[in-house]
Amino acid sequence: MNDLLTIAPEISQALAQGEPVVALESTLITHGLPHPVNMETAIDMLQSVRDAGAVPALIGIMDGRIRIGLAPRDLEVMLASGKQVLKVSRRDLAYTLSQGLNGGTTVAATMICARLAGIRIFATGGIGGVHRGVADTMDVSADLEELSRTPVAVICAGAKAILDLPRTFEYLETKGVPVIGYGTRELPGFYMRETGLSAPLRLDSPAEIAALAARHWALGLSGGILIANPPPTQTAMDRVEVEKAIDQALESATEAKISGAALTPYLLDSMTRMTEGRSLRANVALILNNARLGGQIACAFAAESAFRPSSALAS
Ligand code: PSU
Ligand code: MN
Repeated sequence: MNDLLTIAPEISQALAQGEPVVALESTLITHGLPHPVNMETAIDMLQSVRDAGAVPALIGIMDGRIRIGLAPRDLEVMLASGKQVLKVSRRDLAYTLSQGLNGGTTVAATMICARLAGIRIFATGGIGGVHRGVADTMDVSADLEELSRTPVAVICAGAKAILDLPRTFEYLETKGVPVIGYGTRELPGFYMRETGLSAPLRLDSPAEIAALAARHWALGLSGGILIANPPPTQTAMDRVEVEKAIDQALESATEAKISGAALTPYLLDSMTRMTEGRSLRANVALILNNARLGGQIACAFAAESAFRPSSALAS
């Protein structure tokens, strides 16, 4: 395993001492946000985790090695190198490593890498899910399957509203993934605070979320946990505006015949253009908001005594 992973010294030390660590994904920097907003966001999301009292672990693949604790300048070097930076999900991991390539890791791949490093808490923007028109395309993000099998808690602002949200959450229900609305009974929809869908569970504090996570894994249940954190009110968008922009973005994707892994980045980029940057501002703000909550949950989780494998069921 050490042949595959390089863990930054600060992070391996924190992990060895049971201190709070938060995994962060890199696809949202390499493929989800435009330059230079992506680099500013990378720096700010690391700081948001630190402000909450935890150590950030930005995860990606550089020269065929999984890096736990990339610095924003590593990503800058990767993006400026002229070498292709791949969008790496579960299916692409072994290829990227064996070919010595560079890549941003998606939610699915970041969960896998976090687990290998021993990190249980992971903050991102929005997870992938069931795409609209799934009956024709079968396009379901590997993020959902990963949540059903890999024991990492993912803090997000819900699934991206460009998706088929009811089917996305049905899938998670079928797979037995706990989905928690943080301080809300309604699932947030990434750009917007409301979706009209009710959150299966509601918890109001990082400590309660950490307690749930510790017990989920103490039961021997292998999968992940999803925490849906409503985006900040100041930049959250109006549902009508979001839906209108999504319709336009989907139409343009169909016309341009975009599918597969390229679809999500394409839709996010179209949304930015259709909303004159409002979706981009909302996206950045919710990423930082989630990084902060991730830090708080990691702190509570580190203090959670139920999460000791040997004494797990005794408590
Ligand atoms: N959330 C964002 N921006 C992104 C993504 C999520 O705010 O770019 C990325 C994540 O890495 C997620 C991926 O895992 O999109 C989902 O892609 P797909 O639908 O192809 O699985
Ligand atoms: Mn897909």
